[in-house]
Amino acid sequence: MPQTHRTSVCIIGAGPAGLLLSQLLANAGVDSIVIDRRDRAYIEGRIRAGVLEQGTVDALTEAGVGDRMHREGLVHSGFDLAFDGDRHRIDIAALTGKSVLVYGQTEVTRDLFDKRMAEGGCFFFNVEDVTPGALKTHQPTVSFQHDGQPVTVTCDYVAGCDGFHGVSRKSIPADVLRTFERVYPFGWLGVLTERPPVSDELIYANHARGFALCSMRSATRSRYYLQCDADDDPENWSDDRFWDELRLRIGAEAAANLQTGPSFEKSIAPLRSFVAEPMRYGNLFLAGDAAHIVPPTGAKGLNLAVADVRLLARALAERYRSGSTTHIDSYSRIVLARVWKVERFSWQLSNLMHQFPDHTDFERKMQRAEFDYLVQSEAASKTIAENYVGLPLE
Ligand code: FAS
Ligand code: PHB
Repeated sequence: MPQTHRTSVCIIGAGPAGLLLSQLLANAGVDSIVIDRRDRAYIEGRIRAGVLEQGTVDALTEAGVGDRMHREGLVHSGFDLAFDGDRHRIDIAALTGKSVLVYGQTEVTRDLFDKRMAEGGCFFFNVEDVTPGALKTHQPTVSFQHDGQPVTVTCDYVAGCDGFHGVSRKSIPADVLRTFERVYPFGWLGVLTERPPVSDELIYANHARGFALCSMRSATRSRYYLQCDADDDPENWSDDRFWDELRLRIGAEAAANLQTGPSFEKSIAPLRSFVAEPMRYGNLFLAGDAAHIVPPTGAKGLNLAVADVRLLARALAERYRSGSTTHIDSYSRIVLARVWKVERFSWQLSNLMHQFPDHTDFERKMQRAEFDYLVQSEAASKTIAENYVGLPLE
């Protein structure tokens, strides 16, 4: 006989989307159960995003998990775009009046877990065979195995926050679901090193040898990326080879400031643009990577997940507060309108900053001309800046 539980919202996935949704719902007096196929240590250990939009900072502050973020996060008012060593600073503060915060996703996840656990959040970790059911009814279910025992959660709503490889999106019938995808012919090789960053701000570099990104996690911990073949292996990259290649791609001025050290967390992430529509099916709602993926060039993945969750939490809290389903009924339409605009920006910046194997000299000239136009035109730089700091929620 399966264990049975009843809750208002069953959240599949305890990444940033699921955790933030659970906290925002709790703050609105709405109970939830969160399930994940991994455990907290594994989820917290995944090295991913590093830049938070103002909207994300606001959402985490509103959720009550902003104290350490505000203490330890690094406020950035601009970043550099470089092209074959020429650098152009996008002054996001002057162009938009906003800034971004450098604060790792691992820290965001830790802060959210700490808060949820302190408030007695209900979690099932290391679950298996997760199966959403009865999604078109008013009593949807999520069944799974936990510690070898069958468990069934009955709820009002299911939130699919289980990432790109999760089960939620796949629970939408094939004749309802529409997907859109662009797989890029390269990946990002990323490393961390306990050395001060090469620059106070991020540097995105397009070089004939390939893209490079200089980022950071703190004043003493740096994060670097190199464009690599999609099927490359981190084992092919000794630290010396990585640092030599990075120096070549970021230009002499930045290379002169590069402090290299032993790397850790050396890994390769594939790059894709992906969107699934609709983001609602019956009483299943998708949020975050379960519904969309962006290339990390625009630092949007985590921020887009947070924006989805802000809209979904608003819709569900309204339903429990007043009975109105206005925002529930408009969720998919409103959230997808923003998702596509963020997909566009991430795709555009990826096309500008990377070397593509099928590019001719003409396309490379177009990339250089676009960079030169950004340098010359405040209006052009402002479009980059307003997307980078984050578009309005709706
Ligand atoms: P997540 O994938 O973070 O979380 C989904 C959760 O669901 C996971 O904990 C998983 O264990 C769980 N799950 C999956 N299937 C399940 C099932 N069947 N049952 C139960 N649970 C299940 N974004 C940036 O902005 N900048 C970056 O530099 C960047 N780098 C990235 C590098 C990599 C390798 C990856 C994969 C992503 C990167 N991203 C980056 C994007 C990333 O930050 C995501 O946008 C962010 O994690 C999205 O959060 P969630 O939607 O919560 O999904
Ligand atoms: C990071 O620090 O991991 C990072 C920063 C900006 C990006 C992508 C990744 O666009």
